[in-house]
Amino acid sequence: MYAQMVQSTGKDVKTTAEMTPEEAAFQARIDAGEKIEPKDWMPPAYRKTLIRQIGQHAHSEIVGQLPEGNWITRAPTLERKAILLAKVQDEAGHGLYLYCAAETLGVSRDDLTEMLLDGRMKYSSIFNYPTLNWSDIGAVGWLVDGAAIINQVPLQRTSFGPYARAMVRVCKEESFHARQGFDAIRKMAEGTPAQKKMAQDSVNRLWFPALMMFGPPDKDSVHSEQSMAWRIKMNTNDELRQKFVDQTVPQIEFLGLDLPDPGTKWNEERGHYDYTDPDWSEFFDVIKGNGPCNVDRLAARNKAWDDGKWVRDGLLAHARKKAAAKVAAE
Ligand code: FAQ
Repeated sequence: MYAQMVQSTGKDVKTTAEMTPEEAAFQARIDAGEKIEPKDWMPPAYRKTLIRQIGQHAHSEIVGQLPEGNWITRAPTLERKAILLAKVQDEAGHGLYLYCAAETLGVSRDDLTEMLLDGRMKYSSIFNYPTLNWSDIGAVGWLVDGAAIINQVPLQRTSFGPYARAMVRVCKEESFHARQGFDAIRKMAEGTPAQKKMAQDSVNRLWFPALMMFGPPDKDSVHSEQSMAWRIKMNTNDELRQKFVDQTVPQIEFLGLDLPDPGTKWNEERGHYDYTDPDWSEFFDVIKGNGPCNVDRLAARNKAWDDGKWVRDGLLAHARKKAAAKVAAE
């Protein structure tokens, strides 16, 4: 039913003159900074865009548990294990808030899950890269959660109420995630020469995939213009990517590691770091399903869904039995 919702809503943004009175009144509410709530009237394309973005965001949290969950049993100390376990559990919680926010728009969590499992909906490109060693887990917390924070802090002000409110708690938890990641990689960077080499290798491999998290360059972004007019997105992809580079380069230098991109250079005139763009053909290939781990990630989610069927069936049977007993007693 919602298959079309994952399709692009196109680049064209209507002018006020082209809007219906309902659409113009809706846009005026957005422009006045009002929050839109689930029962308010909204243009169908606004609803579609939100279901697509919130749904993909929820899927990213759930699929994003896989690369780190894989290291819980191999964390180097009990303390690191407890921290990683808490972080991975937090990501499940983020997925749940986001699925609930999407459900307020009239799509069921089961429908969203099916669209993830059969590949109709996307999740963040970053989770299609492998975590090869413990140092990668530090780099994921620091770089991936760090990028997620930069993307999500503005989303606390997004125009759809339930999404904005979910982001408040998510951002608090993401800050802890990024700090624990930085602490883990700092330990590696300050360790033996072999450990420092591992830290460098993690940063080298994950730097460009982290830059890709912010989406394609603005000129190729299908949804940005309309999403910004509706204040679903508060910034363009390139603006947030630049913010990430400016924030992270000094951190890499603080760790005593080499910058993974030789093209990184402070630009006095712009007041920002210049940097080399990621390989965008690789990005588009990954989001089409051809990244190093796409097949494994979807196989793991499908297996979890299939293995959990007996639990869902049992819960449903129990709920039906309770409902029938209630009717009989009335
Ligand atoms: N990966 O027109 P745009 C996390 C797609 S954080 C895959 O620019 P938009 C925390 C896009 O969907 C990660 N696909 O799109 C964590 C569209 O295709 P479609 C999740 C991507 O929506 C850490 C097409 O390209 N965060 O999980 C990506 O305006 C550690 C054209 O792109 C969010 O989802 C990508 N990176 O801007 C968890 C944040 N980028 O749908 C566990 C909310 C673009 O038409 C462990 N989302 N595409 O088929 C957003 O802010 C936006 O959706 C963007 C993309 C910025 C990601």
